[in-house]
Amino acid sequence: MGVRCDGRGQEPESHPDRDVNKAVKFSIVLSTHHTSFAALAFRGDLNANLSRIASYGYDGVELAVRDASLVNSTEIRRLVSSAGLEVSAVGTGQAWGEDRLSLVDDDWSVRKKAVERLFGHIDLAADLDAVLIIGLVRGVVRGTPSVAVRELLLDGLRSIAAKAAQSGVKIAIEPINRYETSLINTVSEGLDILGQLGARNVGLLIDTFHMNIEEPSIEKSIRQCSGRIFHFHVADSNRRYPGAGHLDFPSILRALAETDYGGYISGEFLPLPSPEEAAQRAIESLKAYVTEV
Ligand code: LER
Ligand code: MN
Repeated sequence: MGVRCDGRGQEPESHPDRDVNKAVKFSIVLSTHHTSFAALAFRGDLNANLSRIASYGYDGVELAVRDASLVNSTEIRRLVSSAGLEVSAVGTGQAWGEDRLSLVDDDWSVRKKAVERLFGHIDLAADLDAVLIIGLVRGVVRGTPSVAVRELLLDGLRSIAAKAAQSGVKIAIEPINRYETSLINTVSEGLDILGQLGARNVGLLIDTFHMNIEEPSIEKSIRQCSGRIFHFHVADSNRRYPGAGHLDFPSILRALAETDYGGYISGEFLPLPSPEEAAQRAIESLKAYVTEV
């Protein structure tokens, strides 16, 4: 059994001599600029980081981008491919983290700026052939979200889903744990939003760190959103690299392999004990787990 991660669905079961490590692709989050977000192994010095990531055996990078107007997509494409990598996804959380843009802000001009910012990210994702992530830029809400907030969220998501569909970009909405926002914490809440949106180019990004906090069973939740998983984040229970905590990754990856997921397994974890060591230990553990699966 193995996860087929080249976008063509799951490999038939009858390939006993297939090297599963070759079928699964791994990426790691890399910020194009300095950022205050802690759970990133790498930030800054793009070129050096790309070579390092490739040398550890990763197939791709997930780029965390504050503002697409700050990056040159042609140059990024060139640097990434000369390192022998691909871009798995474009993350947008820094638009919230650094600039406090959100799809549900009380102020319409902030919502408008958030949508415009995300339009830029969509163009970048199209240029890089990458999935676009919607994490905290949807909005940080405390307490039960009101009907009005939910409507604002749907309005914003509809605008960006339509633009992304025109550009052939897939959007992955990430359920995020309750300590960061109360707007979409669980896979079920994510699936509800997808149902209300009814857009085929919008799915979920599921993250083992958030699922460990919010889901009664990570494996059942993965099965529940089978067919709608557009991206997959891995971190252990303590948000360190897989293997540094107590999550049962062989079981989690087995559940993922039973879905039709064809994307990257992307590392988003704390840079401990150092960015380099965390990145290396992550890929070693992940490759071992996948072989076990
Ligand atoms: C982003 O992918 C994430 O998982 C969040 O915890 C960011 O705040
Ligand atoms: Mn995540």
